[in-house]
Amino acid sequence: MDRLTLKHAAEALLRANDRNGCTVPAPALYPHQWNWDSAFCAIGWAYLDPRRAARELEMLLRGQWENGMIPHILFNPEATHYEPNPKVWQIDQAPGRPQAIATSSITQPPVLATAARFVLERSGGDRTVEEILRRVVPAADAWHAWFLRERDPLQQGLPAIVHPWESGLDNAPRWDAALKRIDPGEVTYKRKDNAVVSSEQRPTRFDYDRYFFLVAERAKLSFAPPTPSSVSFLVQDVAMASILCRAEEDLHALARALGIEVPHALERRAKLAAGIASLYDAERAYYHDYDLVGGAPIEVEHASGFLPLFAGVVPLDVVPRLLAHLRDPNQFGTAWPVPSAPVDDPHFDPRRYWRGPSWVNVNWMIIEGLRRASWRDDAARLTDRTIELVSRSGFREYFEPNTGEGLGAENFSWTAALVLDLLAKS
Ligand code: 9WN
Repeated sequence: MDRLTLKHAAEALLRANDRNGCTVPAPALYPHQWNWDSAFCAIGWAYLDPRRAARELEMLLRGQWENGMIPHILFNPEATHYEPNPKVWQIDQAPGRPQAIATSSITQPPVLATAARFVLERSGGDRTVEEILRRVVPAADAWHAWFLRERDPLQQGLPAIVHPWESGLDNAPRWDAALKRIDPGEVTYKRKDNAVVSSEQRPTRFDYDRYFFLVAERAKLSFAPPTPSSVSFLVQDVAMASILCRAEEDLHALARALGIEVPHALERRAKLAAGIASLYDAERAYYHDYDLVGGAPIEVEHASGFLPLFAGVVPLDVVPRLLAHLRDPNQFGTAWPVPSAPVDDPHFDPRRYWRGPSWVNVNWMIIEGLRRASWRDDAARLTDRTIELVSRSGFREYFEPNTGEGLGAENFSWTAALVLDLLAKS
């Protein structure tokens, strides 16, 4: 597919996946509104229709809890082909849940403010866009504050996740050891994903047993803020911290452009930057997550370890050391980068979800990070490779990093949305 055809196909895909103002990630597999998917989609919509882009973001606010959390899924009551369904989350008794819409009880990486800033900057001063984004600012501010108030039990500037689904990089090998500690007992649940995508490309039963166990645990604990001794899984996730850190900067800039005060965004950003710095392992030249329940760093590499670049917090002398991992063919330098897990990891599985395949959203964040660190050639190379990958294999959910074969869901929205941005910048 040439670039113009690719652009038109990406635009058509976004329009086809539009459901009354929110873009479903992939109609056959994910029929609801997902949090970070919507933010990535808004970045694509900004090229077609900035008002529609702003609306996508505003739709996320419908799901906000009183404590500020914006959940990872906002359910569409008409769609029944996804599990876990709303009932499994048991939020009917949750204090401060939204009344008008069913949601999950966990969150996802906060790309909202970053996308909102992006949309504003491409809206050419459109008043309607500004009005909508004015409503997004306080909501994003409250969500960001929640991360450091309720999810940072040791007050280290490092938001912790209570479920692998919160990371958005669900079955990454870096969660394996923490999940192994959990004995889920007899959990009964349904899966519908394997009817759409071959099970060799999806998380295993080991993972799903624990995913459902952890969903039930949230309800059992009345959705209370987690501590290392109260929950089974609690991990300081370097990608979550990096995306939030970047989002604080974008929230500050967005609010300033709209003439609104967000007095704590930069203060929170500084705390997060210090937290991320503490996760740097100088010996291995890598950023690692930290397991709060196990009380130890997680020394497993993953593409998520490059996301401090996206936050702009990697010291100048560390950037080339990270790039060495990125370029090394035995690690992340595959033919169709960036593999989610490095080739030399014994758990590397080039066809299974977040355990090896390349994903366009991760590439996009790494490209942004390389650009801001002024590694323009590497950014340009990765941009070209990503565009080429999608033009050969289509708008798939993820891609085999050696052969470029498309895997997972078809008609995947964020692949299309972010390709529009990559095309515009290439
Ligand atoms: C669980 C929608 C979501 C993405 C996640 C991706 C996948 C869900 C699933 O799909 O997760 O949230 O059922 O596997 O891992 O990043 O937001 O596209």
